Amino acid sequence: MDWYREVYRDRSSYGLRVRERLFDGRSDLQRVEVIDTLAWGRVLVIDGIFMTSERDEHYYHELLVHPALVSAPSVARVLIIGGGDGGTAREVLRHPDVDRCLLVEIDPLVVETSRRFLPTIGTAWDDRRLEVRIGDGVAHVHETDERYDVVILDGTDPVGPGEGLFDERFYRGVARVLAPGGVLAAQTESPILTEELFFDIQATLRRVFRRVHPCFGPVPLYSAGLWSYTLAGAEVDPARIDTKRLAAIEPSCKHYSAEIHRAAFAMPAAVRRRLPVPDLPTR
Ligand code: SPD
Repeated sequence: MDWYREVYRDRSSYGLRVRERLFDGRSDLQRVEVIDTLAWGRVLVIDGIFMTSERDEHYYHELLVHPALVSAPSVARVLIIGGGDGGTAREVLRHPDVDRCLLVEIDPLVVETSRRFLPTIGTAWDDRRLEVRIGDGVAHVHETDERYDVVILDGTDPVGPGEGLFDERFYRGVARVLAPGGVLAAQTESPILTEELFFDIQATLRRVFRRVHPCFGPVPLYSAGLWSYTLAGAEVDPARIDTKRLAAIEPSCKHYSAEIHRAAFAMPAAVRRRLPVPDLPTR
């Protein structure tokens, strides 16, 4: 058995013992692999970086999705940008209040590969409320006339095709497509291993949105340990919990719960010192 070694942003490396290399392909945009590992089961790897695994994916997908879907004023229309493995869509579609979920994924190979090799992650592909569109999510937010109650950014790290999901012009596009009271939920990297990147993303979001609230949780697959997600919008309030929506999903979650929701928004002391005011009245 060999090892797969992820080198993350040229500053850390995490290795997984490989049981079997199941798929190795290349699209116009990136290299896509699936490996079967002793520690985490099947793992999706993009350009050498671990994206998600069968055994720990719930930490990431539940905390990316549910804080937004439980606290947003409305969740009828949801847009996911990225998310080609299907885990985020699965969590979104657990909410009975969601009428329509559009997933815009730039790389068809990610969707095809995930559907074929990661069926336990993408369990909602056939949900009639889901539309999967292969295309550029950045272009979509600049061009669409649709409005969304929740927009979820589930891309890669800000390197390669995922880079465009972290800049100010793109966030302004997201603000444009949010319905009144709408909420953005984004994966925002590690506040520890990539500390300056995390603070740069927070600063960029604060230039665009009046309220910006990061939350934190573990993702064992990412060598960074603690991972962050951020809710942003004009009126975002993570303390507002819709008890009916919470009750609909909490029993089937593995990580997310009302307690985790509250705890996740507690800021590590050093982060709080650098983000002293949770709501900046920029607009
Ligand atoms: N360092 C890896 C960050 C990857 C974030 N996106 C993962 C996609 C899972 N749906």
